[in-house]
Amino acid sequence: MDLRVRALESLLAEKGYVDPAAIDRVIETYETRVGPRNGARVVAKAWSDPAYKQRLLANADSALAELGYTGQQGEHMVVLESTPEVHHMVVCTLCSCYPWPTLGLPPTWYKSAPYRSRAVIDPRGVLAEFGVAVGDDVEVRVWDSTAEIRYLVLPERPAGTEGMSEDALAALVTRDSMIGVGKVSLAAAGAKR
Ligand SMILES: [Co+2]
Repeated sequence: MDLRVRALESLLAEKGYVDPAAIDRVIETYETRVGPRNGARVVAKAWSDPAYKQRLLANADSALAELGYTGQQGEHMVVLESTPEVHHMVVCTLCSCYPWPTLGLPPTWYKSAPYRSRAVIDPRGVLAEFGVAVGDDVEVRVWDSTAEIRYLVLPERPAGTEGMSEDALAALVTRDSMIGVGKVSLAAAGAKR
């Protein structure tokens, strides 16, 4: 695959169809500037700033633009707040629609046929496999992404994080928690360090 891509790239460059510098810029963007750290900053800000959270839930596009997270594959965003009563989980049953500006490129499992079908058929079973325990009294809502609308889950803020700075909070937020197949936990973050 690597060789094929390089052969294709040099052929296209030779014929003047693409500018190699432009390709480098795209790769650099997705390697260093786009990724789940962006979404984590959004979550941390929402946890820390109630007015921002309100704007984020009411109009995600403009609230995300405040932090500069706009662009391709993130034009029409909806942010879903998970609470002790409702747990939100995101899938794209058709393909792999995913909010690139806030989460980067989708993980392989997100694009896999088993996740795409089972997230809808048996969301609690899938959550259990991700190690997420959701009580019977908690409603699980599964959201199907499309080319038009993409979702970002605002996970529950874990107990014991009162008074933490936005940077410290952002470091706790995982990619999976923003897809809704993970929870943010102080203990898990501590164990990783
Ligand atoms: Co899709």
